[in-house]
Amino acid sequence: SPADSWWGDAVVYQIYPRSFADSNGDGIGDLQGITGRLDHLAALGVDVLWLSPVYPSPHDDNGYDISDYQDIDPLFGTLADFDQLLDAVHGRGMKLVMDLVVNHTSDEHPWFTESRDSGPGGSKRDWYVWRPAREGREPGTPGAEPNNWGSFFSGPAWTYDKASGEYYLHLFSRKQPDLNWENPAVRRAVHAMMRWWLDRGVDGFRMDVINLISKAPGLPDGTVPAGGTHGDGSEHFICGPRVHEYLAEMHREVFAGHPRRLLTVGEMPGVTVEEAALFTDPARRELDMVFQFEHVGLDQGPDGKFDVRPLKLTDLKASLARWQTGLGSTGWNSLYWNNHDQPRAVSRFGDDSPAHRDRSAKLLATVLHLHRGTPYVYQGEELAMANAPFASLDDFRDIESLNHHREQSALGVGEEEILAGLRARGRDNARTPMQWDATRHAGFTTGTPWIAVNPDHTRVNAEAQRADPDSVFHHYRRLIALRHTEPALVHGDFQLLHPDHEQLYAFTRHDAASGTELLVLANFGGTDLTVDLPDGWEHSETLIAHVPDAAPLTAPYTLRPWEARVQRRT
Ligand code: TEU
Ligand code: CA
Repeated sequence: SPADSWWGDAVVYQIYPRSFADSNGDGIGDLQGITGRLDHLAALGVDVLWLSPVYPSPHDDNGYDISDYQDIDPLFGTLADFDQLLDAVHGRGMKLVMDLVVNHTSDEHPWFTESRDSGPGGSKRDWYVWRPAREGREPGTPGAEPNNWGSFFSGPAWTYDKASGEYYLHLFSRKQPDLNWENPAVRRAVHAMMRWWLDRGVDGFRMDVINLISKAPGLPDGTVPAGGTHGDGSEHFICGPRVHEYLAEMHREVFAGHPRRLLTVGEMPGVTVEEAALFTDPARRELDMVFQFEHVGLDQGPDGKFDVRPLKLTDLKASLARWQTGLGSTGWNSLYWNNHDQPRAVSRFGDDSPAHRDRSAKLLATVLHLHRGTPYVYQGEELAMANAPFASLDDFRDIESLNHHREQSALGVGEEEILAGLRARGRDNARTPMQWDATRHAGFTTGTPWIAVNPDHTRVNAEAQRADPDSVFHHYRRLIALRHTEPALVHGDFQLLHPDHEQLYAFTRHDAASGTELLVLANFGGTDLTVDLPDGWEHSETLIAHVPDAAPLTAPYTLRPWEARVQRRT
């Protein structure tokens, strides 16, 4: 079973380097900054660090647009700084996983400039996806794009290159042209680059939108949603026809027989449980685990991610439970509430008001970490960092938010309505600097931070929490330690209790091998909640509690606001 792999009981911590720690006062986090803060991560007890991209980049999408795969952006440091960080991480018994962004490159990558400038028939032309204008349309005019796909970052997924008279495909920004994976030379170049990083000593890869690399032949139009301008091409590029072949090939060429223990996780928007079970089936040798997106799409309406809807707990439970069961026997789940693309967990799934912030953050941590799979902690989540108080458009930096604002304004949508969506869902919420202490700029930088520090850092910061045994930080530390010592957390099967309850999240984990069973009870709300216990749990051992004076478990039991507890019996 995947649970028996070295990473079966591991917890991964995601670092967004730009916002983690700035060592030289230019206002941007960097590699030496990370090296200087490893104490914090060692104290937390995480096993693996995942670094968002640190490669040379024009930073149109904060480094997810790479112009050189085999170097470090001077903004973040040098290859020597990288080697030093890697040594320091290994020296503390942790591992380091790199971000691999190979669905697309930057338009400033030499592969692309050569592909563009050599024109049709040029030697690297076929490394990207070039197409002529739609039949009978004047190239470069509105609607003449080769197909109707919209980009994830607003506007069409095609940009016209006047010099060669053709369009190139970009599922993300126009500065992120999609590579043509149909071309074996592209795949070989990617494999060689990956081996180069493994030779340098890295321990694996988080693979950006890796389920989008295979596009349906012919690139057919997508369905245009009611009131929409662009087609939704996702059925033609999500888990496309050759994606399993490409990943199995990558495994053979890069990972098979490697002497070190590696970790691979594929980021997969739109992946289904059935597909994920195939990607993560160890017998198929594709990936160790995937990030799925179902639970972070439950609180959005038909108009997409900025169309904010209330989340129903019953929907959340049903979704996560389906993934637990669906990947129960062969596959493996990645577990996350947030990352650099999502709003902050405590603001979205908990309650970030002063009365409930710490408690709800601890509850969310407890629930997530008690599921079966590999938990991911996104920087600052362990402090209950919350969404930012963005006042106006000037406070935002992210290309997705800025493009969305421009598009919606042009459609006549009011400023306040647009800002409400950006405040709730904008990716910059996750990208405000890490809050190290209560000083100016939160100890993140001595200069001017590239994006404003959340003013709540005077109360919410790492220094204060490390000194307080009841803090959110120490709660995360205990949960991470529990995963290392309690086999039922790793191996136990998952059973959801009370699926129809709108405030109670309850489940058991049963490990037949050790005869251990865990019970998790969580009150997702700001009011007391009295619950009946399943049979035989009264006076069971309490493993995790985070409410002062939590009483022994008796039936019926009254959970305090946002209380969660973990019980154990053998
Ligand atoms: O994200 C891909 C992805 O599907 C999203 O989470 C994306 O940010 C969102 O759908 C936009 O609405 C990955 C990276 O994590 C993200 O930071 C990059 O911008 C994107 O790929 C392109 O590389
Ligand atoms: Ca810096």
